[in-house]
Amino acid sequence: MLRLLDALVTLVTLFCVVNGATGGYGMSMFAAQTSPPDPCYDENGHPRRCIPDFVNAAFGKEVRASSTCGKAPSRYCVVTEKGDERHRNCHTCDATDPKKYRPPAYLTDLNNPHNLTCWQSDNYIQYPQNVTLTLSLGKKFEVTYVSLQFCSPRPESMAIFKSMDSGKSWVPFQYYSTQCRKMYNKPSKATITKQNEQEAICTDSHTDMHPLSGGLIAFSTLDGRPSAHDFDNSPVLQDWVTATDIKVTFSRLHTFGDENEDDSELARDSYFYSVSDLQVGGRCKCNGHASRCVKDRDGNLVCECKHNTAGPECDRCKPFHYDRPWQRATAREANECVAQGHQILCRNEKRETERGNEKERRSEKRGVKGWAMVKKTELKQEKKKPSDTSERGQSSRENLCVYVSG
Ligand SMILES: [Ca+2]
Repeated sequence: MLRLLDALVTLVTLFCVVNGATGGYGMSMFAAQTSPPDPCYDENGHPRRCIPDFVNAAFGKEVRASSTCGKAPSRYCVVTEKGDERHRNCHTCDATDPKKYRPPAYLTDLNNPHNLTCWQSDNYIQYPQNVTLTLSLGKKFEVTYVSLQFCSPRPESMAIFKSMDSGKSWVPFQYYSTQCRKMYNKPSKATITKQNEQEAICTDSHTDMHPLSGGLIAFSTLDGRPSAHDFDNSPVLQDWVTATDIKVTFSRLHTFGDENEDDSELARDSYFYSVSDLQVGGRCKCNGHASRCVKDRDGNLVCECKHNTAGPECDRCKPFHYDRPWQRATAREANECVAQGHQILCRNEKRETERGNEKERRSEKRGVKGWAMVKKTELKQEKKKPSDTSERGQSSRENLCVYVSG
């Protein structure tokens, strides 16, 4: 046995040596695997627009639910219909028993159609009370759709909101209601024109109580919006689809109207919100300057910026690359940031002239505090002046200057 092992080790070692000696093929394969072509540059090294992959940005993320059943074990009943007959099968929701709990984590876990896992609210939280689901995406995303698959009947009224400032403020994305005017003061059939492309509309589609389980609500952010076909040139729609957080508000339960009858307790235990899957389809927002998002040192999701850009969304030029204003990349033009050429950076601590201070202000505005761009010719002129009045006794300002690579 040992001999066999020995032989195997020798064989493996031999293979490595031979492979190493012949070099070429093995090495190039390895190199190709470790550095795939960067989608942000073409085969000639020229910058081009690049975008992160389309993902379900909600997958695996934590959702905060304002109500979840089972904090104390509670009964809930599932209604099924056979012809005109209605049946109620009752179960227990219990947070202390994993088999009987229906936590918010089930909203964004792997969605297996053969083994649906459902989050569920407490029973009968009826209008004007509501139930909310809040999801933080961790950074700005460009959202294409928000969808919910229900285990309970779909709500009679619900709204989808988005935030662009990590949940400080919310704007409506879309309303669903059988009574749009009454619930949300919106017409139920509004058309979107170029003038109101950033407006949430209300629809009475997808609000039927049937199916009693498995119904879907899917909101497509660009659907029916006139500038959608020219998204690249529509700052309004680029803004419209941008979100850091998504909130869903369930405003009103569908009922069979039996909640106030004799057996009202049984009826009320049959009305709750339950969802098997919450999806937010979209791309990490990087303005065309990154092909992926990664976690930074602090664990925050950020774009891996290319084209000399910087910021969590590659939404500015990186320091010393301000030769032209920042712009979003388009299909036709990468709009990369360009370094200032033939310039020198000088520490500002000894600049007292008005011009110097002006340069300092301009540089600080651009985020390079304490440094100013100085042209080579200016520096030569300064050197001709009689002794520099430095407290540290440096004879020339040049000691405090560095060249910027272009
Ligand atoms: Ca699930």
